[in-house]
Amino acid sequence: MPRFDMPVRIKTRVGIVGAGPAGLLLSHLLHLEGIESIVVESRSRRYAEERVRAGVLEQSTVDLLCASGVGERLRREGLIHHGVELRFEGRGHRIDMRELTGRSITVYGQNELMKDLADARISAGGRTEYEAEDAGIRDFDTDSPVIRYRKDGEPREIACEFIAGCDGFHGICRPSIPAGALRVFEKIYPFGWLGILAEAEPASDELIYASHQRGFALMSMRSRSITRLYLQCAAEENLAEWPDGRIWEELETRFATREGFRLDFRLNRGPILQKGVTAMRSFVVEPMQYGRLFLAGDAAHIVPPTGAKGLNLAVADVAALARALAHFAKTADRSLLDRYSETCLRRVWRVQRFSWWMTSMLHRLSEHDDFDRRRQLAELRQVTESRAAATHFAENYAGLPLL
Ligand code: RFL
Ligand code: PHB
Repeated sequence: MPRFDMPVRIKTRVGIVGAGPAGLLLSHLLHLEGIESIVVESRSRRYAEERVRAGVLEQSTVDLLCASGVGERLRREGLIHHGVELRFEGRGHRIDMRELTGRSITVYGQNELMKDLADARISAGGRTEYEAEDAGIRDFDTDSPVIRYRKDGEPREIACEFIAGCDGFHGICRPSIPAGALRVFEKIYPFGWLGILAEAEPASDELIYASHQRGFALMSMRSRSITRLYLQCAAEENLAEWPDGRIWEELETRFATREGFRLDFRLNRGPILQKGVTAMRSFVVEPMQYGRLFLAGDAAHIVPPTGAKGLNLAVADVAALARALAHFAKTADRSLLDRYSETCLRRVWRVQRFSWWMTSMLHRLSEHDDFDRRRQLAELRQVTESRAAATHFAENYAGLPLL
């Protein structure tokens, strides 16, 4: 039976689509500025909090989270890393980020951050509509934009002053903008990452990025007892062809170190808790705004995970958006809002370049010949042996200050 119910109409100042890190943090930052918002999310809270994704937070991300009152557990449980290792030709080379730049990174799971942000929204009385179906947006080229969705089968509408599209790469906000208004920049890499989460003590205190003849591998972690590992695989890799034993052996091969003829690095093995394949893509849409719709985070740009930047970029976007919306609320001056896209894109492109560069330096491509491999090794030697090149790496990896 078709339903002809009138939608329930709710009013708020900023309607946010997507309760990922971008959407929840934006809602939190707006609350601190006294601006009311509602978040509309298609998934359940539990799903968002169990999804294994990012692990590395830049210094400025940590500083912002702490300054805005959601960093208590992060400060207690996050693992601060002052250095990172690049491993190639069987040898590890440590880059001391703190010594080179005065900045460090913190390892803290995105799912943990999601819990902290969701708790902060609840304790401030914030409204997040989880499991909202069929969300759509309209009238964002007028002063009265609307988000519509269904909750428990009932049609609802949020009338707001602004919409923030924080609904990730596959969301509905970006595709709602007339196609002719956007320019898309995209690069798809001919490989993926097979990632596992294992109940095993990390074999090293710091992250290891390994470039091996057989492909890239990364050792990261979530805690002192949980290791997060990745290995370069085919873009359309079939997980069924990767039983646990094969994954561990391939990882061991790519991380192996040799002093003389002795293989002397061992990963700690343990039960594999989660397995998945991630596609590798660079993507930017310009501009990041249209009328009263502002895109933030993965909805506007994707980076390959090699530089550990996606979540950090999402945080930088919403920090700029919250500031621009707060400025408008206080002064009725639109200038920061008008410059939102331009402000964000400067960082976005700098981070795109770094993520692309790190990806191309560390991965193996099928068309690579011996010349390409020698060139990669020369580049890795340059980054690890020249203080100037190591500083360039460390500055970008530990992250730029927020504006
Ligand atoms: P998200 O996290 O995708 O959240 C978008 C939210 O919008 C919801 N949504 C909708 N809601 C309502 N209606 C609709 N029609 C909707 N469509 C979608 C979704 O359900 C979701 O809840 O985007 P956001 O907030 O912009 O955050 C971006 C980050 O999640 C992402 O950039 C990072 O995870 C990327 N990333 C990393 N970033 C880092 O900074 N450091 C890292 O170490 C790092 N490692 C990674 C990563 C991403 C990875 N994968 C799986 C892509 C490692 C991996 C393997
Ligand atoms: C992670 O811990 O999941 C991680 C770490 C570094 C990266 C990407 C992902 O570059």
